[in-house]
Amino acid sequence: VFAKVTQGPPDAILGITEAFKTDSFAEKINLGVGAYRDDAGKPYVLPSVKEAELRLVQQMLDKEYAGITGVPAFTKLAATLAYSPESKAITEDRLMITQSISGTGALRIGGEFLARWYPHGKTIYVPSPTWANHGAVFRDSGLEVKSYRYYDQKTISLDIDGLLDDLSSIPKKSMVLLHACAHNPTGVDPTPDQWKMIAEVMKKNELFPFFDMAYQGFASGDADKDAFALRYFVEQDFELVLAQSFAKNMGLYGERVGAFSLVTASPEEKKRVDSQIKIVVRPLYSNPPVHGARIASEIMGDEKLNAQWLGEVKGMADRIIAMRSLLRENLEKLGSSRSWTHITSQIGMFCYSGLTPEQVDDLRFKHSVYLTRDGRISMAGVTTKNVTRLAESIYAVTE
Ligand code: PLP
Ligand code: TYF
Repeated sequence: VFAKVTQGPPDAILGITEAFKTDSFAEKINLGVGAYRDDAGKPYVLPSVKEAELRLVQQMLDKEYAGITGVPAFTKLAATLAYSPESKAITEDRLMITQSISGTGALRIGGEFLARWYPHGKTIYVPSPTWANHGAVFRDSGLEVKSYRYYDQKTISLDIDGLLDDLSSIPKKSMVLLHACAHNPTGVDPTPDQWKMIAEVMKKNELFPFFDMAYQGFASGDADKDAFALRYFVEQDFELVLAQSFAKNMGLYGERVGAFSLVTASPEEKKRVDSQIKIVVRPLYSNPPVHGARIASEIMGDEKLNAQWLGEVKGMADRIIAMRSLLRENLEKLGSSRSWTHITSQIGMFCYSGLTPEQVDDLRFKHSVYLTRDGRISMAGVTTKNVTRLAESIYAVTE
């Protein structure tokens, strides 16, 4: 039956972990997937998450189905985390929100909904470069995917002129994907002033913003600061949509906790949109899993636990910042003739190193250091123990 099925390529990011697993070298280093590790290189379950889980077990809750749009306590708190409790989208009852299968599921619900109901075409513009899965999610949803300039390899920074130029010249009312913070893979975000310029150009060209916020708290260590762009666009009276993930900031990767929301024009419009989101979700997975959403709402709904969690997010962000400094210092100590200042100027989980695909291959095959071929380093995999060998390996392939 399946004789004609062709072999597909592995996922550009998750495929790295597969290759890493088969390497027998004891000091191998995996800097592929963006998943946080502690300084011992181990997955990190946040103490606030452990506490929330203990409380949940003690409550002996039932395992009934959630509604189609998920656990209401969770979606309410997810909305205030992203938009703030004072957001006019919330106070004016214009915000529709549904739980989703983490950030990927949120993007997919958004793609499916917009492919059916966005009235001004089916093209979404994504930054170049962007997260490898964006194109696939949106294309499979029935959208056409094009890109706008974002990153300048020569200056190793935001190509703000190219970005504004492209957003002014793409067809009016196109959809535009924006990384709310901690851009993946470049680690380069617009400044607040640059966000204001982006909003102005998008207003003028009547573009529709699709925010992807997979790293709230990870960019600056402050969840409110990281939501600046999203909140600013709402203040500027944009209607927009948002995909949220709790994989990174709560370390709930495998629990698949996320939300998709839309800022609509009125409470009445919100109701109609809500009915159509349910029609998208029902044949996809019927209703979302409850456990992870309960963990997240237990944390966000308890003032003390919430404060503890935000401290833990900052702790993760700070460890990554410390590793950036150490990696740069080590490369400079080795006498590298290149500039490595971008390692410390970039933010979030990733360092877009500028290494060529050939250098990445050398790292992998000669030094057992694994990263994606675009030169992206997941800083979360760097530790005080492996940073010296990492710097030596990078030095060896770049000099
Ligand atoms: N969007 C971006 C930019 C990401 O980097 C990721 C990966 O974490 C996601 C969305 C979605 O991830 P998840 O489905 O694990 O929440
Ligand atoms: O970019 C990353 O590494 C994370 C994790 O298909 C990830 O966003 C990577 C690939 C993928 C799903 C999640």
